[in-house]
This record gives sequence, C-alpha cells and structure tokens, in this order.
Amino acid sequence: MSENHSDTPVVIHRHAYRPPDWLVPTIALDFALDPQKTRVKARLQVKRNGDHNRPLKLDGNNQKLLAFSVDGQDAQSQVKQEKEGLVIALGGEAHTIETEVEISPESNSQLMGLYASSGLLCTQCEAEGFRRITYFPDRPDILSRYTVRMEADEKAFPVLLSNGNLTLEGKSENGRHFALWNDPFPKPCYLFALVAGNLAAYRDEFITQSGRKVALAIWVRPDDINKTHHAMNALKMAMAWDEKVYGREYDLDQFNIVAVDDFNFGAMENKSLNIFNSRYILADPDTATDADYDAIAGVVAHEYFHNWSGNRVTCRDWFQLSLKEGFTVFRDQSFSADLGSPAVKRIEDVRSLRAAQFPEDAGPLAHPIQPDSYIEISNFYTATVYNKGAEIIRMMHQLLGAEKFRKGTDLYFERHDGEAATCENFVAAMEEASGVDLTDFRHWYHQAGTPELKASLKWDGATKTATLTLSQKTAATPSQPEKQPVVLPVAIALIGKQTGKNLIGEQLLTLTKDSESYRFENLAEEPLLSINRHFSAPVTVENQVSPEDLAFLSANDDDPFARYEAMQQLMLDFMVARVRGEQVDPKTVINAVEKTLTNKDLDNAFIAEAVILPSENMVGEKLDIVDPKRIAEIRDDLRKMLGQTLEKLWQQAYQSCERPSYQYTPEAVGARRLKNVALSYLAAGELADAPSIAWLQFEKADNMTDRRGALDVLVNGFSPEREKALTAFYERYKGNALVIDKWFAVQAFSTRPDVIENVKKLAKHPDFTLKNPNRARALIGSFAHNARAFHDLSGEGYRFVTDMVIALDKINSQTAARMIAPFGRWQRYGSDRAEMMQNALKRILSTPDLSRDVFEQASKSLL
Ligand code: 0A1
Ligand code: ZN
Repeated sequence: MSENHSDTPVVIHRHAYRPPDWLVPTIALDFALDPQKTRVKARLQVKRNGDHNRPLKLDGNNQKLLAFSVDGQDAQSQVKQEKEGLVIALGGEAHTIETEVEISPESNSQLMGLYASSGLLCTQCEAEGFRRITYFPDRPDILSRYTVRMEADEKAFPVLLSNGNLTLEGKSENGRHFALWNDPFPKPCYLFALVAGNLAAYRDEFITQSGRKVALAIWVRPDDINKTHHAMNALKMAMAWDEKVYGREYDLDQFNIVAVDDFNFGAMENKSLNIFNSRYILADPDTATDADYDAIAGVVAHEYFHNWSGNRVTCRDWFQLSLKEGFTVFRDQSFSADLGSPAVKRIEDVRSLRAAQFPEDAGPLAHPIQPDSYIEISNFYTATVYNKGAEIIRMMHQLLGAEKFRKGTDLYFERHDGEAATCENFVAAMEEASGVDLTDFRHWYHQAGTPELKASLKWDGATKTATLTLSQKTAATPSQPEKQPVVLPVAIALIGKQTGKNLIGEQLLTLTKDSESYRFENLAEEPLLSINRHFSAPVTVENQVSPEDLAFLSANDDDPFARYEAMQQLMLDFMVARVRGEQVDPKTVINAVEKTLTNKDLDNAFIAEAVILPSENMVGEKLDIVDPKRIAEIRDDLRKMLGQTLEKLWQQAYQSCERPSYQYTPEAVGARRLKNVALSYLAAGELADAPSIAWLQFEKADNMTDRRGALDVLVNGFSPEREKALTAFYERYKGNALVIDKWFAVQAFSTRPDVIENVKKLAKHPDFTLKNPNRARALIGSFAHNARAFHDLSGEGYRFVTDMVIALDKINSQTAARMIAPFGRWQRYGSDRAEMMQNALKRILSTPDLSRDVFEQASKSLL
C-alpha cells in the first residue's frame, strides 16, 4: 500500500463521534523481530458493543496480511480487505480474531509504527501508528490489556522492552531470544510500545509515598550512559512533585525511558516505556546548553505526568487531545517553575507562546484547542492544543484558586480513572468540585483567535478615584466570523506614579462581557496600571501608555513579569514607531535598559530576559504590512545603539558574570545567560574587540552554553574568528549528532546576507540528511524561521524551503508538514512577497502523491 494519500482526503468531524461498535478487552501480540522483515501475530478478543449488526472494522496499512482467522478457523470469506483496513462480518457477541502480518521496519522512513533508528527497533504509535504494525481498531476509546511476546537475534538486539512487567525471558533457536511483557493496565493502542536493541541502562529507584519501590532505568547507547544523570534526576523530582502537588503516585514496579535518534516529536508517554528523542535525554556540560538542560527536565516531567493525565485517564477521541496535552503542559510548566525561578519560567513560557501560538491563532491555520475537524490528526499537535491549552487550564487554576483546583483534579482522576474522557468531563469535574460556574468559560474550548484586551485608566484627582475600563474583542478566524466574549481573569494592580508603591495589592478582575468598568477609590496618589500580571490571561493588551510611564513601571512594578512586560512594550513601541517612519527618541529605552542592568535587587537571569529586544516577528505582528528587511534594520539599529551607549555596562555585566568554573546551579545558569546577552550587545555595538572577546570565550569555554553563545555571536559577523570557530566546533563534535544539529542551526539562523547560499551549501554537506528529523529541522526549520533570509526578496528562501518540503514529504510527511506554516502568513506581506509565498504553496499542492499531512497544511494555508 502506498505511503501517500492523494485522493480526495476524508475530513473527520468532531460532532461525528460514535462509540465503537466492537471492543477489544485483550490483545496478545507476538513479534518475530527483524529489521527487514518483521512478522507480527495478533490475537484479539473482540466483544460486540451495544445492540447492532455492524461489522468489525480493523484499521491497517503498510503491511502484508499473511494469515487471518476467526475463532480458530480460516475465515477468508468473512473478511473484506480494503485500502485502509479489514471489514469483518461477525455473527456472535464475542470472537477471537487472529492475524499475521509482515512489516518492514527498515524501510519505514515515516517513523510511525515500528521503525529502525541507528540499529535499534522502536515504535511510535500516537496518534495513528499502531495500524502500521497490525490490524486493529486504532482509536483511543478502545482500551485493551496487552501481552507481548517479542523475539529477536540476541547479538543485535540484546535488550527487549515493552509496556508493563517483564514476566519471562529466555533463549530460542538460531541465536535468538525472547521476552514476555504483560501490562496490567488497559490502554489505548496509541500507548503501546516496544524497543529492541543494544542498549545500556542507567538505573536508579524511587520509593513512592505509599512505599512502593519503583525500578527506574534510562536506556541509551552504551557510549551515552554518562549523559543520563540529569534526566534521571528530573524524573525522580517529577515523581515526587506529582505526589506532593496532585496526590498522584506511580502505579507499576518499573519505569523505563529509551532515547532514540530518529523521532518525529519530542517524546512519547507510552505506558511505563517512554520513548524520547535523544535530544531530550542526553546532556553533559560539554554538549548541552543550559536551555537544553531545562528542556530535558521539562520533557521528562511532561511524559511522566502523562501517566495520570493521559494514560490512567485517556482521551475519548483525538478532538480531546488538549485534555491530556494542555493539562500536562500546565503540569510540567508548574513543575519547572517550582524547581527554579517562577518569574523567569513564566517569561520563557510566554515568549514561546507569543512566538509559536499567537501567529497560529492569527493565521489561516487558526483552530480552537478543540478543533472542529481535521484531515490528518498529526497536524493538530500544535502550539494551540498544547500551549494555549495549558493557558486555559492555568486560567481555571486562577479562577478556582489552588485548593479548589486540586479538588477538581482529584474528582476528575477518581471519576474517570481507567476511562477515555472528554474535555467536557474535565470542566464538569472542576465545576462540581469547586462550585464555580464555568458555563461561559467553556467558550475557550471552541473559539480560536487571541482576544485583544483594551484597557484605559482614568484618574480623577479631585475625588482620588481611578476608573478602569476593560474591553475585549477577538478577530475573526477561518470559519469563525463571529466571536463571543470569553472569560478573562485579569490580574491588575495600581502603582503609585510618585512613590512606585502598589496601592491596592493584586486584584483579579474577571471580565466576562465585551466591556466593563471598575472603580478604585481613596487612592493615595495618581496610579499607573499594572495589567495582566504574570500573564494571567492569554491575550494581547492594547493600552496607551507613554514611554516614560512604561519605563517607570519597568523599574517599579512589584510583579516581575509585569516589569518585564513594561520593558518589552517600551522597546516594541519604539521599534514599531521607527518602522512606521516616526521620529522617536531612544533615550527612554536606553535609560530603562541601563536602570535594569544596574539594579542590584534583580537577579541575572531576570535581567537577561528583560533586556532582550522583542523579536522581529513580534514587531511584524504590530504592523499592517510586514517588511522583514526594514524591521531587521530598525531592530539591528536599536541593538547597535544600546550596545554602544551602554558599552561599559555590558562589559561590567560580562565580567561580573564570569565564573572560575562550570557549575549547574540556578545562580550559575543566570550568570551565563546574562553573560551571553551582554556579549551579543557588545557585538551588536560593532565594538572592535567584540569578535576577540567572543573567540576567547569560545576557546576557553568549559561548557556548551558559553561555547554556543560565542558561536551565535560570531556567526552573524564577518570576522576571521567566524570561520575559525565554525571549523573548530565542527571538528570537536563531528560524530555527535545532537551537537552537529546545533552547528547547522546556528548557521541557518545567521543574520548575514549570504545565509541562503550558505544554507543551500549546507544542504549538500555530507552530514546533512532529510531522514533524520532533528537534522532536517536544524537546517530547514531554523532557516524558515529566520525572517530576513526566508523572506528575501529574491524569492530564493521560499524556493529552497519549498524544494525541501517536497523532497521531505516523500520521506517523512509529518515532519514536512510542520515546515509549511511560515508560508501561510502571506496575507501579512506586501504583494511581491505574498505572491511568491502563494506560488510556493501552489507548487507544493501540485506535487503528485502528496501526503495527507502536507496537503492539509498547504491547502489551508492558501485560504
Ligand atoms: N504525546 C506526546 C507527543 C507525540 C505525539 C505524536 C508523536 O508521533 C510522532 C510523538 C509524540 C507528548 O505530548 O509528549
Ligand atoms: Zn504530551
């Protein structure tokens, strides 16, 4: 069967959900593993569900059916083999279905189902990969008990892992061996996993709050065993945190993690056998940056937390995806906040929401966290479902308060344990446990688009009264022309314009209507508005504040996030005004940066975040027509000005952040962060010695954060140190795929005008391959997000990415589809660019045998 689906694609609708006709209480799988030809025998106990006479449908593709029987009898006459599976007419209430199929892991370049990755065999089944392994009703509301027998050559595949408990292992003939695994928890097939290969384990254990001893193992290539400690620490902390904060205990005696090099996404929460993209496991100071360390802890926790939010309670259908993902992202964000600085974590999370989710909500691919329909579900593992989903859970947390929120999650877990649930079930549990009416709040689940919150504060000096008017509006999105007001928890404070004191403490205003006014009386002095503190609602704020007042708030607001926001707003307003050709004085921006840099009460990590300029894309979002070149010039200009005017301060910051040797502590991480930001400003200031400072840092670095920080700076310039550093970096790390990914990405992100030629050259580099998703994303994904290069008026950037998407679609359609979004923003650009972007999409769509994944993204992007 072909990998691609070019005929009119079927659209799946949320409202078309129907309970399954047949259930599968148990399944026994038997794998004769081999990279070229694996045989899979499956025995399904099936049970009619309800009073009907519909046949049993088993999904299946990319496999050769070798044998088929019903209740032990060859049953060719009962079965109809269709393109996407088998249809079986059955007379009784319960039957045993047996199939035997042949699949080829080695030729599975889609990395869905059973595939080979650097000598390992592993699986990825979410969302619809199980049907590439065996015939099965591949939908998450069918929960089955699994027993798995796997057999393989013992030399090539000494380790055999699957879900649950290992119940037996032994030798079989011809140098082969086998293992038997049994998972006592019924699960949907998307949580099935197996791994076979030459792996070494880093082991530890965890004692749960009720005293159960859990054997933990992280399985990697033997050479990588020393890079697993950080992930293991994170795992143990996550296990303890989930007990403390949510009362959730681990439920089996084993918990295994495997790292693989070829993986479409970040990681996968298969029951008791999490499989990870190796970039979210492997770390040591020489090869992983501090950001990598943070991401590893976050993803390890995320997958672990899924054991309850996803596995014990799973999703009824894929329209409920945010039920597990939004909630689990909220859980992992809270975990990371508790581990380090909550303010800095919030800043980082909001920055990535703005970078990835806001554009999605503002473009042709906008969808609610519960979409109405899809063609290919893989396209809906989006920043909206994940990150906006997490914001929606966070808002419930605020509206209910921590205690009632916990009552709600307790009720949810208790009520739905062992079930496939819906988002509505979650909200209903929250509502019942807390007594808080969430009727209007539910709009968040079905309405796309980022609401715009307008705020205006009027001061009446005579009565010492301030009146705040809040109003909201959500712009139309595809197929949703009319929007309803949503429930917005808006955390505010009033900051005295003279004293900088918080005059009223923090107040949570809940805006439920289009517009509402609030009065604040007896104020000691004229106030400034501190709004959407800690980003209490996922909105854009429209608030006319003067640069002077923003500067004041950036120095005085008592909420660190709001302070950061004031600074960002100040910088953004300045750049937007400049792009529009207005004459504006940079003095206020420069003074505010200076004040932040010299404020002894602030820690380095916060300072570093606060002084980074908003991205070019953020500037673009504020403009009617985006001119990436002009935006880049204006932003570079401001960076140069800040670099030069505050040179002494950057140098001081740089020096004060130097440490005698590497440590991994929050303090040291903050210092490295500010040091690299200071270095980038020194370079932006075009100070003569900047390249040599960067080179020195590069050379004497005892960790990847410093080395990469220096390389990031050098790669944008024309100094001889640039080539020296790139070569040295490559030589030092060749053979280490994760680090070579950085080498590709750093060059694809360069701000130099020759980046396109260089990236095209890199696509021909012997180390480049489209077969490895990390590598493809490092070069092409990074380049497509390099606004100035991608949008170059020559059209070369568009052409290059288009060529790559078309080539990649034949190999790995999921990964190809994830590179299309930047083209979809064509409406935002001038006609020259818009036309080229549309043509790129048309060219993609005219490619024969296009995958469903790419078809959906490209066709929707043209609308
Ligand atoms: N459930 C995983 C994400 C995931 C989804 C699909 C995949 O298929 C390629 C892989 C992983 C998570 O949220 O971590
Ligand atoms: Zn997840």
